[in-house]
Amino acid sequence: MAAIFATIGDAPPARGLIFASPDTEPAEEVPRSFPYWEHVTQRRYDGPTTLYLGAGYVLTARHVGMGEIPILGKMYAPVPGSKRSLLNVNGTAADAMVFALDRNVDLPDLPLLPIARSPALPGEEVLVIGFGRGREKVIEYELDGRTQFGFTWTKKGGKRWGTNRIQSNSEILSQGDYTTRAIVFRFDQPLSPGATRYEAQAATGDSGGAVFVQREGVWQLVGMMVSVSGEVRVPSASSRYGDTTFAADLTYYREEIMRWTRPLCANELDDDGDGRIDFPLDPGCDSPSDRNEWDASSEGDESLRLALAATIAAGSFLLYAAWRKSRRQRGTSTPRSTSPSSAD
Ligand SMILES: [Ca+2]
Ligand SMILES: [Ca+2]
Ligand SMILES: [Ca+2]
Repeated sequence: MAAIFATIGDAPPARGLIFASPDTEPAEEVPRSFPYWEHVTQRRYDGPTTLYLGAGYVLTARHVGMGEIPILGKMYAPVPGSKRSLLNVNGTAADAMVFALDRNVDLPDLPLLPIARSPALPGEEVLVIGFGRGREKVIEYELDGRTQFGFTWTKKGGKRWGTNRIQSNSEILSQGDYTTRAIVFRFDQPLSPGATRYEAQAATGDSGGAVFVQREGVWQLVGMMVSVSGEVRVPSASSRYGDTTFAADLTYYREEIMRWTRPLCANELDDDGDGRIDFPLDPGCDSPSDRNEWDASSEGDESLRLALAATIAAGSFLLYAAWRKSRRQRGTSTPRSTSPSSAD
């Protein structure tokens, strides 16, 4: 079916997220009283969105991948091989991953990003932030004999925030190799019953972008944008009312995120078995970024820790020796093409 294109208006300069009109775009660059604006960043060279979790870790979509990340005006390099996909209970990979930043430089002075424990509820309002394309112009076309409106995307993206309201919190998004538990929100026409004040829809580049909720005054990360969906017959690189944004439900992957990215004094576990968990309850924790619950001033604990470290080092050495031996035995017949198991 042929669509007829018609330009009926021009938009202001390119910035992120799709809004229906200038009237529904936020005037403020940063949401008011919002403490985590700097945590939302992007891959270097105008890449998609990445989320700095604090303590040297980054969360993004699996299809975005790892790379250098600017935070507070400084560039941070990733640690090669530190990528971990977040998994579903059946072991399949979600379109979500974390990776570590190089600790040879001082880490950004930003707090840990709180991750919500309970899923976003249908009807709950969300704050979304991403580096995706913005609205370029309004277009009009025929579909099924009716005139439709749409919004084409700018060529480049930029950081922007908007709002929406959760439609569903129990979607399973299957795309290629990834299966992702997702929350969904829909792009509604301004002033329609479901629309929020700064109603926004994701576009290319918003992948990895943040979905926040504010509960009892506390901002928490609840989702990460991974995909958009809509009518397939509309012009490419455009959005229209009724399109939806899918975000990974981070409450579902929360435990795994905590395990891989939180310092031991903020991982919500009793790592030293003293019955006390994390800063400030565990006396061995100096701060949330303290990387062990053991009290370094306690001589007994310290010597035990050193003994453990020595055991681990010795174990590594034995493994290394065994590996060298097996290599020697295999001689030169082992194909050189054997590659590491990592899929990076
Ligand atoms: Ca909506
Ligand atoms: Ca802990
Ligand atoms: Ca403890």
